[in-house]
Amino acid sequence: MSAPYYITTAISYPNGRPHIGHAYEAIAADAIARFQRQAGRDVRFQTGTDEHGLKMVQTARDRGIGVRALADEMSGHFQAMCDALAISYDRFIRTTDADHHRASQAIWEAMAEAGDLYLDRYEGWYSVRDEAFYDEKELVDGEGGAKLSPQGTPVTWTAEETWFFRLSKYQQPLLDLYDANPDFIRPESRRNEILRFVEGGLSDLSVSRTSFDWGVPVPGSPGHVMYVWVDALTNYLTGAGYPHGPMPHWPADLHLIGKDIVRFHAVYWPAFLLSAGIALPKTVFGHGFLLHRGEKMSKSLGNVVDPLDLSRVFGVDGLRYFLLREVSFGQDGSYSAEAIVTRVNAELANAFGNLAQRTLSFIAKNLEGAFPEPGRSDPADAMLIEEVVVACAGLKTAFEDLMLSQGIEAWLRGVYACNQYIDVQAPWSLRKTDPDRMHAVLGTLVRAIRMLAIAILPVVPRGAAHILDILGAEARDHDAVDDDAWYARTAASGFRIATPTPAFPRLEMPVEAEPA
Ligand code: ME8
Repeated sequence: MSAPYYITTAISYPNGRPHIGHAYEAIAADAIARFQRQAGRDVRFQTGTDEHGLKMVQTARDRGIGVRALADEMSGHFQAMCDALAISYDRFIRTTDADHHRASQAIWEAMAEAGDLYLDRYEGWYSVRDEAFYDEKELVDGEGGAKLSPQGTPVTWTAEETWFFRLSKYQQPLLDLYDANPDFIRPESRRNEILRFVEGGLSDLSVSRTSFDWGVPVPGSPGHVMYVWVDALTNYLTGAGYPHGPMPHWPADLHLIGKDIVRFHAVYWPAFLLSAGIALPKTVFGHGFLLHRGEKMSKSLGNVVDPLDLSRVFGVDGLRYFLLREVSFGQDGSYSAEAIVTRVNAELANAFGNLAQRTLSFIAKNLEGAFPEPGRSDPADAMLIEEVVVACAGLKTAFEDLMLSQGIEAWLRGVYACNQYIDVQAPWSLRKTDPDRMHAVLGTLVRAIRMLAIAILPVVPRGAAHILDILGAEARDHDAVDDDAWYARTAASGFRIATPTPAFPRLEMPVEAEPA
């Protein structure tokens, strides 16, 4: 049995439609999941929607519809987005799913059993937008003296009897955890933020609400529903089979989330798990935010872009490639139509797409699609293969460490080496002058293109698979990459390379994509 690998995204609030930030997170997680599958891991990949809480209640009220109806409608949009963007999730979880209610109640009971839950009166500040409680000392002043959360969202004074979780008890165990596991919180900047926060002391956390009933009922405590983050975080366990086990995919290898919710994942979540006696996830990675031309997206600025529109204009592969290549993973990144068109055309369409297109259509036309013969080799051939092997290995090493942009950059070095090789070897002019040499050059390119296509599959699954289909390359795992036998076998089988349609078409700058 291959080693399990469990990766999750945050589950999104379905109080509105998905935006590009949601798409970015799903795409990054998908690339990692696909990469780990290629490496032979038994991957489980979960995403979904976080449907409880006051924000959902208030949005439904504002729209004059039921909360359940709002959740059903919007959750459908999130799932459709994932499907449209080729997100290879194993489960799309909804926190309204019956098994999720059971898992949430089970972890609650385990925390109660540990003596970590007690009833008391809560008085303090709550931000509905963040679904978060804040200490007075964390608040900042907004316009007209209004109090705002550190995220800049409005807070309201809340007073009710609630259940509390003894978070304070876990200050030292959490600090020990961070100390013993430097990779528990990544990247480094988020780890430092969390260290400072926990070192500053932890107050007990209010974990139930009585003022509304849209949530998971607290077992044995009528009138209380769980604080939305208790049930939201538990989604990761539900998907792993908790509480009825076995849980071959637990603990999770990677919780991929945005930088605004690291505190919930790196402080509350491990504390709940420690309390309930459940193994801790290995890594929480807080990625950066996507900004539109450097500005935060907001409805009032009119720059909230529908990811489905973007994928229609720039292609699913184009959008995926741009986001993973442009943004240094972990940091904020900016997007605009020009930036997408420029990057995709230069690297994906011209450098790689055109390499494959020129080579394969030449073979289809001039060799009737038959695999090139061994021909007369030259040291340049082995050198190119070596450069491509190194480039693909560079992508692999970087992706293992979640350095997605650097991995693609390493891969591009292999693509550029092929383009240089074509220019120098000029196989098109060898056709008449030196067909033996032409065969060797084309054969080298076929091998190189196959390796490059396999390596980039996690990023651009459609176009890369298209190239591999044209090449008759069925095995696409990392094990298959330097398989010389593949070439001999496929050539001997009589497989023919058909004239391909372009795998990565060039993009035009959309006329109305940007406000003037
Ligand atoms: O936070 N760029 O849901 P959510 C990149 N339900 N990522 C962004 C982003 C942006 N502009 N805006 C948001 C929630 N995100 C909770 C999570 S998990 C148990 C519960 C990311 O819909 C954000 O950081 O507000 C989060 O990881 C995800 O999108 C969902 O955000």
